[in-house]
Amino acid sequence: MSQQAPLNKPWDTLWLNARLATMCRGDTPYGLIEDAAIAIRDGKIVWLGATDDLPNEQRRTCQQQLDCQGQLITPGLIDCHTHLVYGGNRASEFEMRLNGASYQQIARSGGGILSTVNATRDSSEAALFESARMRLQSFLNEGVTTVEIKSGYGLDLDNELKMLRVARALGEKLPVQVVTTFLGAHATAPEYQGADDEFISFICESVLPAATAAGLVDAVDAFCENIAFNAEQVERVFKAAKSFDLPIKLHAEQLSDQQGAVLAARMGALSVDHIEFLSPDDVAVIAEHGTVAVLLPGAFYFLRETQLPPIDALRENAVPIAIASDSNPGSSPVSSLLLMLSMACTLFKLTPEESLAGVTRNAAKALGLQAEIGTLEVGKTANMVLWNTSNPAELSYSIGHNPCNTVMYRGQVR
Ligand code: DI6
Ligand code: FE
Repeated sequence: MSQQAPLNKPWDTLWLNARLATMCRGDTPYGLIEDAAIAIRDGKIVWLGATDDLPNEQRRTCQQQLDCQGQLITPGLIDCHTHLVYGGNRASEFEMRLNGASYQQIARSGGGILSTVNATRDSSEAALFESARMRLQSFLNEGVTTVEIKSGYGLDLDNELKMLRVARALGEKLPVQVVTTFLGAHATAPEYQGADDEFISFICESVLPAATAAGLVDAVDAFCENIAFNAEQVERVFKAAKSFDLPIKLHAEQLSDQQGAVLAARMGALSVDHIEFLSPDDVAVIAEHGTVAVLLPGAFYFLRETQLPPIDALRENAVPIAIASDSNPGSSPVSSLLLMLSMACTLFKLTPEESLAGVTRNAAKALGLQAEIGTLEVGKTANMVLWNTSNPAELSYSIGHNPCNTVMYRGQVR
């Protein structure tokens, strides 16, 4: 007997009279469809189009119907770059910076990432879960349905695995999809100071294999920077990732040009992130390999960076641009993705449409999930947000106001 659901099985949910920002139809801004309806069955989008074109039978038999009264529906928002799991915070370093110290000086004198490493090692798994859960909840309140979370504040076997288990647990306990990224090469661990190459060997030969065997790793990242790892060391990490068939991405050209983005793109990276110091001349290489540029306006703002990412070159070369929070205690203590849309527009001069694409379609691509999420299309996962506005520009425009009305996650209203 066939296991397939009958073709005329009723839809589970039907949202009517909406303005759909599909983020995928080229013929209108935001891929807008006016006076639209969208239908869900078994957690997937099964129909969308003009309300007038709805098939009568399906409209009659669908039990759960919601009149959206002309308001906007977008895909669920995606934060494709965060360090949400960590112990403590760095408010005192913030104060030191305002009294004259630089981010690099603080990092070199044992503060910075290493102070968060100590606090993370000292935190129990339950405490890490609870502090990350509170930050994550702020993102969920704004319509985030997928979030990437990196390790990188453990820097030894037990603590890197601890961070990744917390990230996985967040995705199991809360109605949100969590994608984990192994960032063992974030900084050299305290016990390996002065032995960076040995530390990279330890990360590649001990920690990554164990984290992978435990099923805790969806992708691998590294920090390529003069205060972190050089391109050669990053290449070793990427080779190890590839031996496990894991996708790669890179913190590249955040504070200086290390030629990391070009290396990452050539090795097939999903994304290169930050890239303020990426030379416009190198953008063609990023484009050629289909790598996404992830811009992090929160870190740009918080570190008072003045060097802008090469936005015009990214546009000219049609590089997909994603926007993310980089939520972390040192350079971007941010718990709002909508604020990042505002900052992407005001600081980077992205248009509201580019910004929204940056947290939907292009963020999905930065995670390699473009076949499942990121746009409103038949067959994709039913992650979507109904907003208290009909104007998509309002998502980038307002500061500190949350117009999120209703979130659907995998076909269920959250
Ligand atoms: N770049 C960043 O902005 C964060 N990590 C990285 O590689 C900052 C991490 C921190 O300062 O704790
Ligand atoms: Fe980061």
